[in-house]
Amino acid sequence: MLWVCGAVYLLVLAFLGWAIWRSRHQTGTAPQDHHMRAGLLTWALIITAGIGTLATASFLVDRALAAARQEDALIIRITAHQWWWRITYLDPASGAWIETANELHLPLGQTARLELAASDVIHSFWVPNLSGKLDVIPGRRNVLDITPQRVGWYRGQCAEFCGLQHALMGLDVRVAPAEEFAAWLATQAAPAAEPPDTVLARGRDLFTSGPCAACHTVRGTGAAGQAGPDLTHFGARRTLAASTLTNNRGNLQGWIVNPEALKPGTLMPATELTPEDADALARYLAWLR
Ligand code: HEC
Ligand SMILES: [Cu+2]
Repeated sequence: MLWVCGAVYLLVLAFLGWAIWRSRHQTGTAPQDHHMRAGLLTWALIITAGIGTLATASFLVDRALAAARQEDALIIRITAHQWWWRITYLDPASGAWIETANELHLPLGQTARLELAASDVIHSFWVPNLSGKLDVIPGRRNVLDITPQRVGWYRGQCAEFCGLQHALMGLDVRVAPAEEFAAWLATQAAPAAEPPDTVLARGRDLFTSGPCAACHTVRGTGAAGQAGPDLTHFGARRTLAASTLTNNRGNLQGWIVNPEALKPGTLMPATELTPEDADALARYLAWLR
């Protein structure tokens, strides 16, 4: 910015100087116009003052922003995948990393430092009503500071074409008062509970023994896959598959049996299951809160 604008500015001044010089040496033909010269000089002064003010203001604001970065921010790592978001919080209470996916929770009025990474291609993180967008680039960690000012739900969206399901790479964002956020983070930190009845236990066993466990983690069980979203508290999420569908048992069962039908191109394969097994799995996942 500085170099480009500086060069353009010098160029404009050079033209101005040349015009003044030429008018001074064109005696004889053109009538001397002192009014015009005074007008030009006035404009040059106004422009210099304007640009000087802008440059100083931008310098001071940048310094203030850089200083604000040093205060205690909540650290959140967000990794963009085709076509979902991995989200890990650095828990200020315990110092541990807590993983979840596709639903970002932020405390009201506190600065959250989002460290954005990509695992495959270039994505772009964008929650229009909270902040500007920032590219998410493999091999880089881009940092976005957000200080939310209003409680509510916000919709985020990947804003850089990243493949077939780019349009269905959404993100739900919840801004909550500090106590509510702390309580939420504490539930997320806990491992999954022990299923209280036989149907849920059957769902859990199907999950941990089937292909699901190769790609998904449910903390507190043997499932520790990393290819897909962490499902430890999946039942508490509002939506399914990166804000594609409402999270209810019908959609969930449909998703488990044939994700391709709901989100064509998704990297989660279909799993063949009897209706009873699909039902038990969906009940188990919906119960994980
Ligand atoms: C080959 C890896 C793989 C296997 C096997 C797999 N999944 Fe997935 N799963 C994924 C990926 C990748 C996504 C993200 C899909 C997307 O949103 O595009 C996903 C998404 C999900 C979601 C939505 C999560 C969210 O945050 O919205 C659920 C629920 C889910 N899988 C359940 C299952 C179950 C149950 C099984 C076993 C029957 C299973 N998955 C098998 C990779 C896998
Ligand atoms: Cu994307």
